[in-house]
Amino acid sequence: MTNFHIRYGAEVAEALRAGHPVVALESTIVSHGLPRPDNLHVARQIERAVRDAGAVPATIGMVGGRLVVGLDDAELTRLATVDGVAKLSVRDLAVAAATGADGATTVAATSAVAAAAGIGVFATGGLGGVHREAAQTFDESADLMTLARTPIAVVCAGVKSILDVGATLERLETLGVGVVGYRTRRFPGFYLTDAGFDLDWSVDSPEQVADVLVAREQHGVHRGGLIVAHPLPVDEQLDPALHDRTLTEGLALLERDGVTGKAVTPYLLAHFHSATQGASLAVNVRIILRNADLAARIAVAAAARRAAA
Ligand code: PSU
Ligand code: MN
Repeated sequence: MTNFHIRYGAEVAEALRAGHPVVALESTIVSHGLPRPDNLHVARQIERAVRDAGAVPATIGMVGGRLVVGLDDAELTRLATVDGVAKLSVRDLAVAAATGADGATTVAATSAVAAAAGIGVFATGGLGGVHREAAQTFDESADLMTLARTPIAVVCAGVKSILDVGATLERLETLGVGVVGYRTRRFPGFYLTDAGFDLDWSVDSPEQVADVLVAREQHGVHRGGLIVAHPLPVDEQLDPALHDRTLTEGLALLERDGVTGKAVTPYLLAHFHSATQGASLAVNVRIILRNADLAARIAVAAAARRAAA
């Protein structure tokens, strides 16, 4: 195969051509972040949530070496169910294409591909960030560096609480990634409503986020990403005591099993899902469905701004 151009799902191609709202979705959450068999069902629910709010979902991934924006149901099923799906960051895309791999795109890779495709809004669960032992391991997700140079709005529930949240916020500042709370000035911790850090900015409507995107574009000055931090309501978060216990346990198991690098995040998420008997899974699903809904409303507002311009 020598045609490595991005392939667009028909509906996504048409929506982009017509200027209709489109929301990018990642596939790593499906293949590596959620347990089978729920993952496929949840992947479809995420797309449904985007549609229900008036936008077209564009789930991004790689199938047999072909990068696809807007996976169809058979492709989504393949990435959710076959073994050996690679976890692809930006640096892996070309190698995976040339070797004909099946791959799921992380926040980093999905953001980069979406921006290249002209999609401005992306929904996920929680970003990658600085790992707790980063001072020794240097383990910092490529999500951060990629967002620094990618003009996309990512709706997420902050960064995963398995990370060093304070260090991650410092790195986001250094890298020049915008961070706004959605109706909050506290940075969320994924499973937890509040990770314990203040934010400088808060926005209170999809239209206001759309205005941020318009302002960025019209200025032509800041070309990096914008994180829209969308916390779960307190009564929907994972019980904080259960969370802290599970995390302590998970970090000890990580060390015992010698897990490092890109395996760390999937390992800890899987530990949460099994150790909490599905409670963390239910929370994870609520997070992503809420984010998909908000991202779609932002994409709708942004499309209306463009049409009016
Ligand atoms: N958010 C979730 N579940 C996930 C991830 C994020 O709710 O599985 C994935 C994203 O794809 C993110 C990746 O980019 O975890 C981060 O991995 P790492 O720390 O290895 O960069
Ligand atoms: Mn890492």
